[in-house]
Amino acid sequence: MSRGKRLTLLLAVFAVFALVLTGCEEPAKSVFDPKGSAGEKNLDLIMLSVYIMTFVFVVVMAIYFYVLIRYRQKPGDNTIPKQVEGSMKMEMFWIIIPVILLVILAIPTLTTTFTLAEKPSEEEDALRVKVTAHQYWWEFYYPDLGIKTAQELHIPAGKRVHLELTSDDVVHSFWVPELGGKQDMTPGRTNHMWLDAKEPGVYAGRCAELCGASHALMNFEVVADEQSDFDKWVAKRQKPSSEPRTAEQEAGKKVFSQNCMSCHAIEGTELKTSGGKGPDLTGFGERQKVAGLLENNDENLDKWLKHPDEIKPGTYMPSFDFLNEKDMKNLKIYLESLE
Ligand code: HEC
Ligand SMILES: [Cu+2]
Repeated sequence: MSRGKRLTLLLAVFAVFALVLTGCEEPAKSVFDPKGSAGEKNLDLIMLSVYIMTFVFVVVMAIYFYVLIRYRQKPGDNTIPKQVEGSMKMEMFWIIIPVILLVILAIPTLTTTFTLAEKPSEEEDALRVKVTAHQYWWEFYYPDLGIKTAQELHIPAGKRVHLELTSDDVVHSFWVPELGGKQDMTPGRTNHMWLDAKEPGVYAGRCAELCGASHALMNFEVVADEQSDFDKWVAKRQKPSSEPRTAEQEAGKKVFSQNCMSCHAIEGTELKTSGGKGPDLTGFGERQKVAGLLENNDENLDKWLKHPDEIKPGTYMPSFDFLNEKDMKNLKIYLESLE
């Protein structure tokens, strides 16, 4: 292969890498663009290690090239250079410098790690949320407000939120790239972390620990609202509108009570005998997504109810493709009417 061809091939390979690595998806949700104080602290740590690594790389490369050029074999010179075996001075030099660099890295890493896991003080009046991870969904319980919801963590912007993280089955990990994490969620144990969102907005969340077939689909959203909008949301969640208002909704509620109550509860009705295996569906009609993944509309809800395992392989939600068309239609109408 000629030199020109090789170069072209190399460039083509790099172009493909660049394409794959940047991804063609929606705008990147990135730890490099934090939207809250915990996220900023994480970025500071990342940048510190990047600076130290860059420094080491530059110094090592400079020495490398200096030695390569300065001590190369000169034409006609066949003498063997002085052979050196062991040098206390040199060895101390390259042990002590990395130790110093590691200490410079370790101190802020440890202090930040502990700071991010600190429980906010009583006086601060931070919002408390208990987060329980399940295969493959998220449960959010606000103990001081008496609200239970799923897939969408609502928080007021500009306020610290204290999260108590645990898991119902296997190890999961809580991660909102722009706001904070990652923090393990281990069954039988509660880990603490806090985060805040400086501005109102919707921030993507992920499970960051391989937890089963649908691990990569275990998405959620953090919805940060102005305090007044958050208060409105709270009021609505505390007094949900769950009773049917039309005949179709009434019929849908009946289908629900016959098929779904072993796993799902709806507050504001008598449908509360949930075994808790599935997310609380109170206010489902107002959720942005179905199962934290698909846009919440009739078509996607249909897909989910008929074949949930085609959307999230391994889910505990059974298929309801046996319901007749009318029952299915009424059920969907009832679910979307929940506010
Ligand atoms: C055996 C338990 C079980 C039964 C019975 C069940 N589900 Fe589910 N359901 C689940 C689980 C588990 C999930 C969470 C799936 C996930 O996202 O990983 C779920 C998720 C859902 C969701 C998405 C919720 C959200 O927050 O986005 C809807 C809607 C739903 N189920 C409706 C129903 C309806 C309607 C019925 C009855 C026809 C039903 N389910 C019966 C276990 C069940
Ligand atoms: Cu998970």
